[in-house]
Amino acid sequence: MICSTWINRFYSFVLIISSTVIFVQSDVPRPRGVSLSKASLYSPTKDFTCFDGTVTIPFSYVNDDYCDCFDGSDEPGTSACLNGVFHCTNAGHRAQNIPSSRVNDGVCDCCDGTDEYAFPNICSNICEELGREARAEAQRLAEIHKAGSHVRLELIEKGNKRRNEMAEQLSQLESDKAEAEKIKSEKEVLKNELESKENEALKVYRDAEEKERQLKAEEEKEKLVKEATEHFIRFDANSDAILTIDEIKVVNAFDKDKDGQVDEEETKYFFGENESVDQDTFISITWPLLKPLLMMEQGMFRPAQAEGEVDQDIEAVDPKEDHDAEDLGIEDDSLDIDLPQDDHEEQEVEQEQHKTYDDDTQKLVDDATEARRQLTDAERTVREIESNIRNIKENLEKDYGLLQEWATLDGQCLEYEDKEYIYKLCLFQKVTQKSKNGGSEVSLGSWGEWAGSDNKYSAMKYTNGMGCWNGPNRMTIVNINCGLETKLLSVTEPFRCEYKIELETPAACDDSNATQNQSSHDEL
Ligand code: MAN
Repeated sequence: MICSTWINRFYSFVLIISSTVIFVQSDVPRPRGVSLSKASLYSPTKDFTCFDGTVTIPFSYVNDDYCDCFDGSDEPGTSACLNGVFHCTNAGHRAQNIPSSRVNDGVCDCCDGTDEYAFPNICSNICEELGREARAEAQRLAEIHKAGSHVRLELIEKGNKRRNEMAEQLSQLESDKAEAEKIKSEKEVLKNELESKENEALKVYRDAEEKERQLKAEEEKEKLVKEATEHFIRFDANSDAILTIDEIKVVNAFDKDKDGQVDEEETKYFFGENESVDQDTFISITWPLLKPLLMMEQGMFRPAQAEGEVDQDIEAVDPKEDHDAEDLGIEDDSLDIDLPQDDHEEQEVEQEQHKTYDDDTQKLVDDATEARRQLTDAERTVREIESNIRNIKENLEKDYGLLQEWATLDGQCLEYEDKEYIYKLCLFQKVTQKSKNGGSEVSLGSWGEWAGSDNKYSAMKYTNGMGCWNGPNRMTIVNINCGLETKLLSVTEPFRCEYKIELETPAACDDSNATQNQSSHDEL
């Protein structure tokens, strides 16, 4: 908080006089909490200007435990500014910047203990010891890096070899494709030629069949008219060639819902808006509606229904009770309807499939069949080649690192088990999770992209996995570090359905990374 009250400032000055004293460290005098690199910004001979340039204050206000600068830069050595930064030199180990709110809070944050200067006895300087451990760890990592980078070189070599092989395969496949397409066109020409001869020969048979079919249809029609006429005559009680509503009311066949009477709705159904129908209208409109009902009554025809579904209406009809027949005084079989015979129909289909032709026609059919088969084969060959080309192109377009170091790892699957699940990462392909209690594999994502922030090759993203119940699709981030072997170190789920995998591999033992890592130890 910025406070310019002089009285307050005075009290504060008295209380924390020790923190304002400029002390000497590494031979460069600078206020407490200031790093070597920023020392020149704090000159005791000049007024101090806040880093954000908004305020200039007498140098004596620096570290006076009053926050004068909005950016907290005037209080690097006290906890007066909420956004201040305290720098510990940590000689012997890594220098560190901590939020200045932690200064003199009774907790040792800096290994040299300088953040707790108000309590000289609570922190001891453990920087030498930590530095030693850190250097040993750095050394260990450097050795892993060195050994790993040799393996990486091999991966690079293999990756490039694989890439070259694929490029060669691709050009071979392109020429195979051209050849296969040529064969396909030849087969197509041959097929068309033989098919037109076949069609010509079969036309004779088809025409004859068509004629037969027409004859049959006419016969059927005649039969239907005969059948309808017979029924019309039977229902037309007064034989005046007109069927009236009164006449059909006494015929149970028209009792569609089988409730014992032919009501208005039913007469409307069979007669439309008419009060009566003549024979022609009966044949064309009434009979097609009535016939299926009569067939159903006789158990010859059942309407389409779902499997297992019981048709209550039909079941309710007692097949022994033929009301129409009784009412009309006719024998049961007098209402018999000529139904299509299933067996007969099947027989016809059979004959259709195994037609016999004369020898010449049969030869033409066989030749055309063979030509069709050859064309199908040729088309399949082209499709297979195209699919191989697509796969190779997809691989060639994949980003396997700047030097192809990841190329041979494509498809390599690695597993990790925790208490509950077995996780599998197939590099550049997919991530899955399988419960140890059984059940099927759950997709945690398919290869998406490189996703590291500074170095994009330091993380991978697998996306679009199985939908999370009431949430997004599962996805996985794979963090990559240098290691002598390619293996998974851990799998966690930091957020529901978002997984994090730690992967170690020599492919990541890049010398340029090693240099980067070293530079962050400069202040050791
Ligand atoms: C499964 C697993 C878990 C996940 C839950 C979400 O149990 O895939 O990892 O958190 O589903 O419902």
